[in-house]
Amino acid sequence: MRTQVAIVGAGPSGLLLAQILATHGVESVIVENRSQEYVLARVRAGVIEHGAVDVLSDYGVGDRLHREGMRHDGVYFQWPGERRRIDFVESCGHSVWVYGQTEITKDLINARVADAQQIFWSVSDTAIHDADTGQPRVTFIDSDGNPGTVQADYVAGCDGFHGVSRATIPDSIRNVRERSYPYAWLGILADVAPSTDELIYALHPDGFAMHSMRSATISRLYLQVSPDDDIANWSDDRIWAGLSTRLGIGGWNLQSGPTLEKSITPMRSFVSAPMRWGRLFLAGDASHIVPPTGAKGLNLAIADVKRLGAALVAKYVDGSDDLLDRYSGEALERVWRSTHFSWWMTSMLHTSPADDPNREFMLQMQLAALRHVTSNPAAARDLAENYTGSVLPYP
Ligand code: RFL
Ligand code: PHB
Repeated sequence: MRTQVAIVGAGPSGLLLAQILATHGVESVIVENRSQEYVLARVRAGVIEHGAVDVLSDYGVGDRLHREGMRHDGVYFQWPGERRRIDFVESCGHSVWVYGQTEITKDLINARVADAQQIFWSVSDTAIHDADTGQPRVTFIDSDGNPGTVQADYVAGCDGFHGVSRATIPDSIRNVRERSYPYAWLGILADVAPSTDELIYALHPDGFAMHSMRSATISRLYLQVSPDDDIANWSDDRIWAGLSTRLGIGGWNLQSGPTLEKSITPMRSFVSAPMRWGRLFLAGDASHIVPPTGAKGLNLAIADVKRLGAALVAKYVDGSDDLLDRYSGEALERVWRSTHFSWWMTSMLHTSPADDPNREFMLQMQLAALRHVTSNPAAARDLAENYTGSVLPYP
């Protein structure tokens, strides 16, 4: 089969790229190694920058987000005995939206199905060939066990951190910068109304905790745990007790409820550059990972894809290579800004392991940073610009 752009991966990056291209009359085919049901059931990010909301709206997948999503004009930071709010609108004139990645994925799949565009679900053995030539190809085994080939002008590697696209680029060309963290996040989705109107990020000697939400009736909460911890060690009672201690503050109570999903996610910062090799372009988690503390993973993916989509459209419509040539360098500027912000938020809010000799010193540094950022208007503005994504112009 032949198409203009072969897309590997039907996560938010791949699906949104297909939607952007289709809007401008550029054809694409997606190959995805999971089933549609699996992709639709994954629980992940929830905070969408205002610029990312604009991209989704501009490409016809913002209606439900505007109807069912929740606009948040601020956020709470907390440490023992104190909870303070940063007002995004007052600080920088922008907001964020709380709307699950699962819902964005659903909206994008529905748009693709409505346009009868092709997605190969449940493929295996995906491989990218000849990306450094004028005739790249993607091969795979389809869900019936038959071999398939997509010949394309370009290949978009949107297959996340564990995909095959990044590894297609020779090691001699790739530059990897990464760090791991001595903690992970235990996340739960709970069938209970949020106990807060806006997100709470809490520093506590027992470890970080966060209260987020998905709707007026569904809460999303997180606890810092050790990266080698096992979810089997965490009964629902133990999770709610930990959340209640770490998020607790006088006169406020955390409401608990049935747990719908729970999992532990390790944290890392990772950037692989360049984001292009010949006719292969990487976008989203295929090229970079941030710890979730700044809510940047999904937003970076959307920004990459907006930039890549515009570059491919410029090539097909005007015959210009200029944006394609600038893609990697310009995308990486936002990637590094978000990598820094996520690392900084993570460092400010997570408690060092008990055997860290610098633990008590770090706690004082963290308290000093939290007091500063929640009281100094210039510091609050910097946080608000980074959190809402307005710190750099959207592509
Ligand atoms: P995705 O979403 O990982 O999608 C990649 C898609 O590619 C498929 N794939 C392949 N397809 C074909 N052939 C292969 N060989 C393939 N290998 C993989 C995968 O099945 C998948 O469908 O990457 P994308 O589209 O770049 O989107 C990025 C976002 O998903 C990601 O940045 C965020 O979800 C990160 N993230 C979070 N970000 C936040 O901002 N806040 C969060 O709370 C948050 N929680 C999370 C997360 C990521 C998680 N992962 C990846 C483990 C929680 C989890 C569990
Ligand atoms: C979420 O709602 O899942 C969420 C919110 C903010 C973060 C990370 C995750 O920083």
